Amino acid sequence: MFQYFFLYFFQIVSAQEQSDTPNVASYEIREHSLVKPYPAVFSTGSSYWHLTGNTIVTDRWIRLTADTQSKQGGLWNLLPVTYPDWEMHVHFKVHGTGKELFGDGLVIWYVRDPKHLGPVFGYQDYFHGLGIVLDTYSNHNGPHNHAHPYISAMVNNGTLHYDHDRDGTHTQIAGCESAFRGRDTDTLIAIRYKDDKLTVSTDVDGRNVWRECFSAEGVRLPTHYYFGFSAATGELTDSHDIISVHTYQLDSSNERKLEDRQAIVPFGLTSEAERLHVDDPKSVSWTALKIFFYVLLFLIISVGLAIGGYFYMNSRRYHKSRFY
Ligand SMILES: [Ca+2]
Repeated sequence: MFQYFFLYFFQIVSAQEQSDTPNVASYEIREHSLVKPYPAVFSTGSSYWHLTGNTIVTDRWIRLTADTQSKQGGLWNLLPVTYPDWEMHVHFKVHGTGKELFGDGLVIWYVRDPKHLGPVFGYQDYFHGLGIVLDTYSNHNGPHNHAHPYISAMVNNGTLHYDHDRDGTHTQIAGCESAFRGRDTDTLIAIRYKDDKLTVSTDVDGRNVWRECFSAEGVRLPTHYYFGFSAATGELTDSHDIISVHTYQLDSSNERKLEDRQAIVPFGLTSEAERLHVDDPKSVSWTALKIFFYVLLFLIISVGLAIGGYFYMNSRRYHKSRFY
């Protein structure tokens, strides 16, 4: 008994030493964590991790994409997450030779269907679950209400499309600017999901302190989804590396433990409803152009009718004067 207590206590303490955050009872789930040396992790047949696309593993990092064009890669955990509340700390690195143009970014996933490749930073669109998007390149031509690199969260029940042209702003539940790219210091992100509240924090300044990026209440995520990572390059490039992953199970209330959380449909309130929809300048000018042509058409028809009417009346008068 004492032995178990000591073990439990030790795990809590060690979890808090490695990371400042889990301040409730928590313990690390080794199957959902990934640390060096990686070759040992991937060479064994019982590995919980699976690589997709162009991902390569060395002794220093797991590289989802190299700094070359048109690559996509993934790193997927194959053991479903059975606990409702969790926190994940990811040590990652995004870097490349590009000084002003680089991309596209990487995503940390908690989704129903692992291992797929696709157009959303190396994973499929219309996904089920959560994506924490670390977007380095602004695809938006018009003015943005934020700068890049940008971190945002998207929750999808399979019906939403990730719109690269808008950098996903219309489907995000929250986001923040974060200068995580090309840093000499270690860059880390913490994702915490507890009591339907999603909190994302970063440590990118090398000060070993978590800074909250955003938090969102009322986020519904089922259990038995899978953790994963993916990244992509297109015309623009960067290396997207995962260095370590530490996942902690957080203590859950009895209510949450007893609830059938596997049946939950993913849900998160998008910030779209709170924000006034502003069209691109491009579409505004197109609308103006359309109105101009409609007015012009109306004027031409009016003038045509007036001239036609004038000649008709004249010919009537002529006939009248002729026969009477
Ligand atoms: Ca983008």
